[in-house]
This record gives sequence, structure tokens and C-alpha cells, in this order.
Amino acid sequence: MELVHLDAIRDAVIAGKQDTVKEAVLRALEEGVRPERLLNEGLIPAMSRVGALFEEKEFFVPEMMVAAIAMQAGLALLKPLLSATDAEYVGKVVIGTVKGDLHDIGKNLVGMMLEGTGFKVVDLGVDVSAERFVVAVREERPDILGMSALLTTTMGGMDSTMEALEKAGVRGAVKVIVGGAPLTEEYATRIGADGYAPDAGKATSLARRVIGIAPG
Ligand code: B1M
Repeated sequence: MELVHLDAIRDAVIAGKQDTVKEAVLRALEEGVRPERLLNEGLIPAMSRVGALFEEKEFFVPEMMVAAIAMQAGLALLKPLLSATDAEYVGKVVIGTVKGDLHDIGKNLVGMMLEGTGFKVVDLGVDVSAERFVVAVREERPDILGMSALLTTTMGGMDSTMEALEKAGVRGAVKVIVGGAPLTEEYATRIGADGYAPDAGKATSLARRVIGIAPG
């Protein structure tokens, strides 16, 4: 039965039918399917399929866009369940998607999971310049700065931000973690970040680790 729900969610996201996604998510929750399962086996794989269809030129930007909107409609229903927490406050994270990059689903998920494990999250949104990251570090005084990039053409924004943090004299005041599909551990090391996480779950353990807290 769970598989039927997961298939329905995936198909509706790929077809960009947000009302159908919402109905399918609510029905699955009512029937006791765990929100993590709906996310990891329904919503996220649907986006991978959309990416593949885009590469195969079956989908173009508009289809990718409506699928993203449908995915976010489902995610909004899961958010209160995924980020609900009685976890103790452990620290503050400023997060954003780098300059030139409008992809925010992964970044939002990471923020949501961090909130669920006791972090206060200040989300700067998308298309965030190096200068804006620096200002946020100065003003918010976070424990961690998190940067996301989904494009090979924008990931260099992380490098520029690292340089800007150094130049502004605030690099030592904050731990930096990075993630996003085109990134690698090697890239993170090369730009001098404190850590890289391939997914939202690993981002939460990484965040705790870089500030010296045991995994939650
Ligand atoms: Co775009 N897009 N897109 N897109 N898009 C990709 C990324 C692409 C891989 C598709 C493809 O070709 N297969 C490709 C990039 C190729 C490359 O650079 N290597 C691509 C392209 C080319 C483009 C445009 C250039 C297309 C065009 O205009 N011709 C354009 C660029 C716009 C811009 O940003 N300036 C574009 C536009 C868009 C939309 C706006 C239509 C839409 C985004 C809507 C939105 O985000 N609000 C979109 C979408 C939806 C995608 C795909 C299909 C899905 C992305 C997604 O949401 N995945 C994507 C294909 C794919 O990823 N397979 C694609 C689900 C999400 C949960 O995963 O974001 O990877 P992800 O996040 C994960 C991890 O990466 C990690 O944890 C997350 C959760 O587990 N993570 C972190 C992410 N950030 C992290 C930060 C951390 C730690 C972990 O610490 C701080």
C-alpha cells in the first residue's frame, strides 16, 4: 500500500500537479506512512527523474519549474513534521544559495532538518552574493555559515565567499559548511570550507560536528 502512495506522489510531482501531490501526501500521512519515507522515496526521487528528463530533452525549464512547485507543495505539508523538535538549542546557522543560482529546494530541506535538530536557521534565500554572506555573518554572528549550489557555473560563488570572509576578517568567527549536487568533498577542502555534506541528513550531523557537539 505504501508503494502505491509513493508512486502516486512521484508521478504527480513529475506531472507538476500540485493539488494531486498535496492530496497524495495527506492521504499517505493519514494512512500512517512516515514523512521521512514520503520525502526520501517520493518527493526527492521525483526531482531526480525530472532532472533526467531535462537532460534527455523530454522536459524543458517550464516543466522543471512546475515540478519544483509541486514538490514544494508536498514539502510544505511535511515541514511541520520534519522540523518539529523538542531538541535543545545548539547554535545558529546562516544559510543561502550562492550568487546566480535560483535552486532552493535542497537548501530549504537542509534548513528544515537543521531546525529539527536544534539549530536556529537564518535563511538568506537564493542568489546570495559573497558580500551579503559577509554582512550576515557580521550581523547575525552565526556559529555556522551554510552555502548551497546546484550549478557547476555557480559553485565558484562559494570560493568567492570564502575569500570575502577572509578579506573582511570574519573567517575565523564562523564554521563554513557547503553542499549541493555538483560539489565534492575535494572541492570543499580546496576552498577551505570546514565540511561538505551530500544530503540534508548528513548536513545535520556535519553541523553538529563542526561546532564540537556529539551527533543528535
Ligand atoms: Co535546474 N538544473 N536549472 N532548475 N534543476 C539542475 C540542477 C540540473 C542538474 C538539471 C540537469 O541538467 N539534469 C542542471 C545543472 C547542470 C549543472 O550545472 N551541472 C540544471 C540547469 C542546467 C538549470 C538551468 C541552467 C536551466 C536553464 O535555464 N537552461 C536553470 C538555472 C537557473 C539558475 O539557478 N540561475 C535551472 C532552473 C531550474 C528551475 C528554476 C526550473 C528549478 C529550481 C526551482 C527551485 O529550486 N525552486 C530547477 C530544478 C527543479 C532542477 C532539478 C530538476 C531538481 C533540483 C532539486 O530540487 N533537487 C535539478 C536536477 C537534479 O538535481 N537532478 C536541476 C531535489 C533536492 C532535494 O536535491 O537540490 O540536490 P538537491 O539538494 C540535496 C543535496 O544536494 C544536498 O542536500 C539536499 C537534500 O538532500 N544539499 C546540501 C544541497 N544544498 C546543500 C547545502 C549543504 C549541505 C547539503 O550545506 C549548507
